[in-house]
Amino acid sequence: MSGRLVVISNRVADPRKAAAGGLAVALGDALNQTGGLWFGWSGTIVEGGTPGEGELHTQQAGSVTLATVDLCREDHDSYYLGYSNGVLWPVFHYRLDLADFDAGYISGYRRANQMFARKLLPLLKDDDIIWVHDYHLIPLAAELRAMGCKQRIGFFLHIPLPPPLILAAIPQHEWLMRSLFAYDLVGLQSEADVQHFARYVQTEAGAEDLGDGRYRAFGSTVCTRAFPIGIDVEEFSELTHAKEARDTYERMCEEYARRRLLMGIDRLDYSKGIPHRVRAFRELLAHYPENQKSATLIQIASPTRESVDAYGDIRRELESLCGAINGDYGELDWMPIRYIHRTVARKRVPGLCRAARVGLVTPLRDGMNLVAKEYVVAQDPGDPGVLVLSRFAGAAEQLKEALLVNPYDTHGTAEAIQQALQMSKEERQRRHQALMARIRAQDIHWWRKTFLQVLEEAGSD
Ligand code: GDG
Repeated sequence: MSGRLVVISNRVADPRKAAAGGLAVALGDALNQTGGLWFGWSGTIVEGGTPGEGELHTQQAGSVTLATVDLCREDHDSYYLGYSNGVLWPVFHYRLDLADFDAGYISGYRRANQMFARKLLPLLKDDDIIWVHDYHLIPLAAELRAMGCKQRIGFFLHIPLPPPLILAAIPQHEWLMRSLFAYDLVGLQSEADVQHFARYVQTEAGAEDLGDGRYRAFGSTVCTRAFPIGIDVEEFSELTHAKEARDTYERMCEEYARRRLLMGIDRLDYSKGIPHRVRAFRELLAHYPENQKSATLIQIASPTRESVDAYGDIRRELESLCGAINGDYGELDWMPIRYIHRTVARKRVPGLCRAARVGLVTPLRDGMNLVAKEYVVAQDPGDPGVLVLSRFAGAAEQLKEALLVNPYDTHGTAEAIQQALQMSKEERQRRHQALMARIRAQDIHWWRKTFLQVLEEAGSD
């Protein structure tokens, strides 16, 4: 890469810390190579602060500068909770019913993005390559450009981009999509998302298709491509063979020696389809009673965004559903569902994945879904479990050898789970091998390198 890398995301992680996770590690690699800058919100909310103002903090983490800005309560509530997570998140996941189009939120979203641009600008160097992440920051490049920023700027959307008529429900849809044209490159998770982008700009903005993913509209040109995000396969395999994961695996195998274990691990988000999954599991018990006293679902749902109303609703729904199934089917020595509303230590996750005969990854809509990839990597290649994957996860475009399901179809999903439980070892091995090859070929390093390479080329037109 010719210039310094500058990463901008809502939250900033210290890439030296193990808990940072795959994305932080992958971006940290690239930042370390060029001596980079990582910029975002500090995570601090200042009560009674002035809207559009926030203190800048800088900290050196090896060769990487971490620069973060505080948000006042009003900006946090309208930019982060309101517009980002109360409008963009639900609509981009096709949930118009859950969107709260409160007119007040948009001004906070714009104000926070303007403030980020203002704080970032003096930190930039002429040959920097800027990479902005996710829906919180869509207008950031346009704000930077308005302040005179000429550097190459790329954007990656981690969540799905919905079809034009869904997008058009957002009162500011045109402004949002126009904002994307301030970037040199817009990266999306899947080919389906790229098609939605193309259809939107052509039908709503009369864009000209210049070929090779390039479109001209709103007086500028942007390149759009799919870059399906991957995981750090090496890191996750090492984690799988480390002590904590092995201990977890052994304890699970011992505890469930007479049972068949099924597993789901998600943030407790309505996009993840957890209640649908639990209903499919109930259908499995009802329709294939040989699984009673045997199949056990461990569902970990880590707490997230609890101050947004829709998240409280899904929690209550899930608690009552799991309670009802355990009440209806449970025995003195067997409970069908273990529902855990807590975050499990990352080091334990691979052990749990490896012990589960079936991995249930059934979101109603997901940009990619990394759990699907982690589940596959954690398996014993000699005796692997089966991934049951929603066709509505971005990962389904790559992971064709999983059992693909429609999570809205309760009976169909239950049948796929039954098929997974009965699958021969040969078939499980064959599918696992094919999935591993795909996950390895397009891992997180591939993702980062490919995006940055295309961004460099896009900038030199
Ligand atoms: C967004 C997009 C896209 C989950 N529970 C626990 C835990 N996790 C870890 C998983 C996985 C990560 O969190 C979740 O990643 P996902 O990809 O499944 O989902 P989102 O958080 O919604 O991420 C998504 C992603 O961005 C990347 O672009 O794939 O589509 O929505 O790594 O293992 N980790 C620990 N305890 C838990 O309880 N330690």
